[in-house]
Amino acid sequence: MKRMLSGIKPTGQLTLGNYIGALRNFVKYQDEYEMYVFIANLHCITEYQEPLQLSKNLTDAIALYLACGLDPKKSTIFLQTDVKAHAELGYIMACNTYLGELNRMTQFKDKTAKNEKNLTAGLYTYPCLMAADILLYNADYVPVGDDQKQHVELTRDIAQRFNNKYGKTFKVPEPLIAKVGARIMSLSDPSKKMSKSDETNKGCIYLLDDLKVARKKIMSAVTDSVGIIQLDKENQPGLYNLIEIASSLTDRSMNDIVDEFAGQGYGKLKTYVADVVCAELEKIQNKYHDIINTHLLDEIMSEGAKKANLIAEQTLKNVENKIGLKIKY
Ligand code: AQP
Repeated sequence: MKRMLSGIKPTGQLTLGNYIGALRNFVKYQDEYEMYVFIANLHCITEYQEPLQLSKNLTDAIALYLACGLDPKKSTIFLQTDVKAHAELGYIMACNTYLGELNRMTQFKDKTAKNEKNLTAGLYTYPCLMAADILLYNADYVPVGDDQKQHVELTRDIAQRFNNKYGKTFKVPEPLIAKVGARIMSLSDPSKKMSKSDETNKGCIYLLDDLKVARKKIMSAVTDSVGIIQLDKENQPGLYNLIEIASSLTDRSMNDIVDEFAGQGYGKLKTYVADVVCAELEKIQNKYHDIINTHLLDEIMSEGAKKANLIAEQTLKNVENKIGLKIKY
């Protein structure tokens, strides 16, 4: 069975973008692949997080993983800091990454271009940690949204470089990007990705949003003045995004949805999208409330950490030997 690895960093509440672009696919993949899914808590702290809030977001994220359908019998679910090898291999990866490569990473480039102050060294080097996250598990595939492809490409470059220098050590992973839903856009500004750190809070649907709030966000989603229901991503990006959201959640094709609503007003289509989204959120939220205050989370995380450590420690030991870090007595 091929192995797959992915993670989400809960810097805030998980979003519909996380669900469509990542979580929902993990649930499908867990039947076909040996799935490792982690909560990327170290990646959360490249920027300051209020500690109590961060801890709550981590707990919510685990409960949401389960509520969205990840099954601990099929998938290994764990917290990144429960596997200490991530941090050590992250440092080793940083020593095998060139500054030029990190300078080209979009997130750092965007933030420096905006002249943001007090950027941390962690924000600069996190792609090295991400490479370690993936390579520790010898993953064949990494399912990611469109925006994360660059990270998997860097991971591949680092792995190949390391293998060339020290002999075959790492499996070189492939990114896996879904055809629909790989980049869900903000409802208030469809030129931007739907992100949990959405400043206005209007463009992003959170998985734990009150259903009325979620419906309102969809009904007031920015569209256009063209007034025709069709697929024109360039000129009608907001409309395209709404259709893509509905298509991802129903497994109906985007054309099928366009055919149903062609000739009708945007309001009808928005109501349909809101119905689809709210039905999905309701299912997830019901399961979340069943799980959140139980001991299940602790049990699953400790079991997951045990399984993940078994593989990660072995990989790290091999790496330490290859680069000569071990003393032979
Ligand atoms: N809008 C999105 N559409 C499709 N996929 C998305 N993903 C995130 N947003 C969308 C996918 O979810 C996985 C986990 O991402 P993440 O939460 O770890 O990091 P991110 O992509 O940086 O998410 P945010 O919400 O944009 O975080 P902030 O606001 O903190 O920067 C990834 O596979 C990602 O592609």
